[in-house]
Amino acid sequence: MFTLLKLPYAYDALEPYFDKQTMELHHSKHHATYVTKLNEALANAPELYTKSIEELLVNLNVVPENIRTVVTNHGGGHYNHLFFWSIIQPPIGNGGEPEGELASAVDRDFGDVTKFRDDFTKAAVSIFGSGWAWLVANRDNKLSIITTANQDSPITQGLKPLLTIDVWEHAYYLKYQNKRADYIDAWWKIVNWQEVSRKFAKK
Ligand code: MN3
Repeated sequence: MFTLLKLPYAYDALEPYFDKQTMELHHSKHHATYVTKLNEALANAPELYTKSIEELLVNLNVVPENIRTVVTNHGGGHYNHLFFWSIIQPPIGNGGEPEGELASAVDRDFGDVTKFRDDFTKAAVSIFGSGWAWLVANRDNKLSIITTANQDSPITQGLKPLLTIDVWEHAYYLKYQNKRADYIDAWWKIVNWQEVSRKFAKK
């Protein structure tokens, strides 16, 4: 059975960028529901309870066809949110920058970090409907920016996720209403670049 883990910071720790009420609803209601529905679906294939969420999403063919869509949506929802919580942190200083090998790769594949931020922001702003923008690495560690719809996850495409933003309205509507770009600006202030750089360095 999958469980909803506590966040590594308090619901109000990302203020003023992410407000407490949104964080609480996002984690204890939205993320929790993905976990509940994933477990309900897997009750039909209990042998899959031994698999990690990554194993399920990397190879969705192991999931019986009658629950594959539910596992894609709710398993993806669980994985994507876990990932999202892991790459943000309480605000420190000016928000930091990519480090080490990741910094070199960003320069190599985007020109410089400013260009990367602009491209990533554009991708996140222009997602139509609900979805996610991602910085990913392919098997050769080449970086690219992709978007996924709904709760689809890059690991299903064989890509290694490094950074992501949730642009479902539930992630920002209470504080930012229709101003998704303002929410994205705020999110940049709380990106945990140490963790993103660590994910890139991990083989
Ligand atoms: Mn969400």
